[in-house]
Parts: sequence; C-alpha cells; structure tokens
Amino acid sequence: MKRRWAAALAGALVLLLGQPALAGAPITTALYTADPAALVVGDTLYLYTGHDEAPTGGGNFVMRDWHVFTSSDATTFTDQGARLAISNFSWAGADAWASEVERGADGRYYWYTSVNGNGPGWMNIGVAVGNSPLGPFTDARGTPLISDSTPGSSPLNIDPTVFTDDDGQVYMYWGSYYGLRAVRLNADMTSTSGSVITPTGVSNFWEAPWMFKRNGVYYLAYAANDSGCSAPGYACVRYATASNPLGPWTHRGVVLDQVSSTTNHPAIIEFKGQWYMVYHNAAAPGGGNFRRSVTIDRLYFNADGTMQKVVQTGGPTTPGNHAADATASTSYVSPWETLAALNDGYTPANSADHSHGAYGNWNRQGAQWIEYRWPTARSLSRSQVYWFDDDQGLDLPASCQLQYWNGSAYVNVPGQSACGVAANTFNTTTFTSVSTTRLRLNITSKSGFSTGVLEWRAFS
Ligand code: FUB
Repeated sequence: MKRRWAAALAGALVLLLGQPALAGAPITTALYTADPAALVVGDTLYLYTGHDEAPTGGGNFVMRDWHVFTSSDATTFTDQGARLAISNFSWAGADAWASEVERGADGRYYWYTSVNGNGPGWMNIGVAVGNSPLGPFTDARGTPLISDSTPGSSPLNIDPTVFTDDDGQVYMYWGSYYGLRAVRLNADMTSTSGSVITPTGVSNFWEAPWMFKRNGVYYLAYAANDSGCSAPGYACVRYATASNPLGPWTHRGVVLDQVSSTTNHPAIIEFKGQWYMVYHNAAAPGGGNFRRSVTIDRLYFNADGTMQKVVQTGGPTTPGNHAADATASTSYVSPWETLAALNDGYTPANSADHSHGAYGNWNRQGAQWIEYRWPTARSLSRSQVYWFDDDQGLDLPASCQLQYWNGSAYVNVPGQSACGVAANTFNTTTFTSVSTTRLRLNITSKSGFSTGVLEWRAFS
C-alpha cells in the first residue's frame, strides 16, 4: 500500500498546482487528430493535422499521414482526407509528427513535416510542395531539410513553424527536448540560409513552437512542461514576444493551461477578424495521449498586446450535464482525494488520469456511494461515470446501481440499462426519466480493493 500513499500525495500536489478549465470540442470524432497547424487562404481556414492511429490503450504514437481540414466559419470542419503521408518521402520510414504549411513567394504551398528517416539519426524535418493548399503534395527536396547532421540542430528535430515576415524573409523555428532552434530559409522555401541559431529568452521551452506577428510584434507560442504550469508529464503553452524575428525573446506567460493529453501543441491564427487558438487534447470519445483530438477556441488580446489565457470550452460533448451545479456528497472520501473532481467538467485521458483530482474511498471496501443534490428538482434520464483505477489500492468496481430520491426514500431508477464498470471511458447508463433533487450512485468494490471516480455526469 506504500505506492498507494505515494500516489495519493502526488494527486494532492496536482490539486495544489491548479486545474485547467473544461476540455474543448474536437473538430472531428471520425478520426483522432493532433499537432494542428493553421493557414488562412481567402475565405477558408485550413487546418493541417497529424493523425493518431494508436489502438485503445496503446502506449506509443502511431502516425503515418497528415490530414487537411477546411472551414468557412472556424466552427464546422470538413476533412479533406490524408493529403500527405510518410510514403511521400522516399527517405523516411515512420512517425508523421507535427507539421506546418506556409505559402511561398512563388504562390506554392510548402508543407514542413517532422518524420523519422530510414538512415542514421532520429527525427528530421522534410518539406513537400503543392500548387494549392490541398495539394497534391510531393517531396520538394528528396532529402531532409534538417537532420541530426545539420550543424547546431536541436536534440530532437521536430515541430517546424515557418513564418514569412513583411519584407519577404522566411524563418523556420523548430525543436524539442528543450532545444529550440531557428534558421532563415531561402526564397525557394526548401533550403536554409546562414547558420542555425539558438534563440534566447524563450523560458521553459519544451517543443511545439508556433510563430506569428501582430501589430509589429513577433509572438512565439510553445509547449512548456515546467511545474509552474502543468502537472508532471503534462504541458502547458507559454509564449514570448520580440521586436526582431530572431529575438531576443521576452517570456510573457501561459496562454493555454495543461490539456487532457500529456502533449500540448498550439497554432494561433486570425480568421475573419477573430483570433483563435487551435490545439489538441484527449477529449474525444475513446481518446488518450496517443489518440488525440484537435480542437479550437477563441483567443483574446489585451490592449497592451499580451494574450489572455484561452478558456477551454466544453463544446458539444457535455450539453445538458446537470452535474455542474450539483452539490456532491459521499459515504466516504479519502482525505487526500476530493469530491470536487466529480463535477469539474474534466474529460480524463484514461482511468489513471487523476491530473485534475479524483474521488476515491481507499481503504474502505464493499458498498460505498456518491450523490448529487440540487436545490430544485431536475429531470434526469442518463448518467455517465468515468471510473478511477490507479492500479494500486483502487480498482474498477464489481458493480454499480443508480438510485434517486422519491421524496421519502432512495429507490432504484426505473428501467436502468447496465451500469457499466469499464475502464478508460465514460460508462453511460440510461433510465426512465425521473424528476428528483438527488441522484445516488451505489458502488460495490471488488474484494480487496476500494473504488474511485474521476468524473460523473447526470443528464436530462
Ligand atoms: O505528435 C507527435 C509529437 O507529439 C509532436 O511532434 C509533438 O509536438 C507532440 O505533440
């Protein structure tokens, strides 16, 4: 049980570090997408995304191609399909990681990609070219643009962001493992000019840079994973500004809190007069750290040019959830865990994801319950519960049963469908609609274990 105590202390620490808001709505639930880059051409917003194909519970990235999504309103997106794949780079063999598209002075579109080469070294940056934002795209060089053998390159050569200044000079930033790098590109968009630079002032840089310019100020947003902004293993998005495209940079703060996936990856863009933050999380049904989803939220600037922290909206996955204004109670909660986790709107990445806190009743066993109460009656007909399983003292329950308060006693909800006890998902239970001020979830543990819940929703 020592490990259980250690986990409890870690969970308490996470709570003290502060919690992000709700997770955003994905641009699609038909496939898992990641690492967005954004480009506006005419009236269309293009999102270039990675494509997560890891199986449920997979522990590694499985990424073979990149998709393009289009939108005319930044709300509804159309998948234009996989427009570039590892197979388009004869020298590459795996890992279609983060990418970005930039229009060249020749009017063609250059797609900069992170890919694993077949030769010595690890990740490389390649570049493909097409005559339109949708391609078709072909390898523009036949060799990597940046690799481990590029003098002064990053410890991990991934995550290119390419920016064209008003004078036509093109810059590329990239890197990971705390190794941010920058270089000028020639007008051909496919070769570098001068030496690789290590920019200064970009505090806590981890990976995923995104560069843009607004009102004469250069902005660099990037994933950071320091304890000042994210729980261990997770990342936030910080940003810096500069008056020169190669810096020096001045760190300005956090623009996006930690999300539900461990990785975080920003794209910031103005479209039809509004600014947006495009990023990914693990919020789509069945999602996880290797099954991510791109989402989009509004971004606002202050009068002094600093960016307000993005509010991660709940989106259409949780409308009608009455849990948000319920008061939670329980038969027992461990002192280091919290009932507040039940209805904080968080979508866990998996059943071990207690990064936003968890309800747990260790070391009680057998029958326990959690309950929601409302000041006035609610019509309820559906519940969704995400179980907490820490692989230690807490395990998935043996069974569960929903009850409601009929005015004088708790009785089973009528017509209840199976009360699911699956891991890594919201278990949905439907029942004949009841009007009540209290809903109770009775939980029976497996022998030798206690139980826990990461999130519990209650719907009309
Ligand atoms: O998707 C693979 C890698 O994870 C990306 O290149 C990083 O930015 C991180 O999101």
